[in-house]
Amino acid sequence: MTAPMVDIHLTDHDLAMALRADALRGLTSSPKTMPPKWFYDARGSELFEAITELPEYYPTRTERALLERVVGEIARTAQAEVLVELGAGSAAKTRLLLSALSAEGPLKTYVPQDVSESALRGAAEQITAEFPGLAVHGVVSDFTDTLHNLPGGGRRMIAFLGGTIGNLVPAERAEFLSSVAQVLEPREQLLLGAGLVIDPAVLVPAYDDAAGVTAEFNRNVLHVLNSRLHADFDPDAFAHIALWDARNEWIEMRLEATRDMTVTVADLDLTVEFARGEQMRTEISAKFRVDGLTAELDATGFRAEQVWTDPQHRFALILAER
Ligand code: AVJ
Repeated sequence: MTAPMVDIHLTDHDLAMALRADALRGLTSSPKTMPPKWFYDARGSELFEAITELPEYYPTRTERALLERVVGEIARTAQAEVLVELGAGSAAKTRLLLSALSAEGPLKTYVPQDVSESALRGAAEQITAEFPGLAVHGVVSDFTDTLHNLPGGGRRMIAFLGGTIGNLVPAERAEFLSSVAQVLEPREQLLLGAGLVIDPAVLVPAYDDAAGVTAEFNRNVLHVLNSRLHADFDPDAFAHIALWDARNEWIEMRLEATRDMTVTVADLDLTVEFARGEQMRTEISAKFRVDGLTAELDATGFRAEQVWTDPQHRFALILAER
């Protein structure tokens, strides 16, 4: 079997520079922050896969069941020749889309994009083996700034599933959606998966599971700083926090220092003090109302064509046309 083509628009060097910049900014600001994309080294990607199988973490299975129900309809409407999947990760939901798009229409090419080269190569190889007629062209990049590098070659549908749109604050979201609209031709489409605002009693445990997998995923950003920037964080000295911010309607993950600490980040020549009880923000995961999200799409150059939700109204799939 020939290996699928993978374009690297984000080299190890680019990644190293971006991590340095994000770490320097985030660790010297007040309050401290780190962007969520740094969770996903090989270990972090595996931890995320484990999260998707937790009983408390409903988004993945809810979106999957919803997609199973409506994928035929999506494929008939989309008639895509190229499926671009942003943040493809292990591409677990992709099979559904690929089967439907090839059964219902003219699909020729699958373009999985991810920041994690290891996850992407694995996914691209599996999909190549399972869909022999399909051209698979992987792209390693940061979804927020390399959209122009996505290959074309036919009518495209860009799928952005899993609720990852929720990692962006509203201003970033508007910028991201506008840039997606700009790279698309008229009648090309965006398939967006987004978590909805639900009862915090269901929402919060999804980000604070009993087995502690999400806690370990959260602390993985410290492992990444240790291994990539030669920092000396003691991850065990940080407690996992997940809270629902009702005003912003997002889940916020933080790491709380359980004692006073002085941390050295050798590659940045930086020393950082943590006071006991100090919290560093590591992720926001915004949840949406259908009306709000379709309005955001309309305001950024899309026309929201169709919206599907699961019976419990926990997750939405939106098909929007440029
Ligand atoms: C991959 C961004 C969709 O926000 O639910 C899971 C990441 N963080 N548990 C999410 C995540 C904590 C996930 N996304």
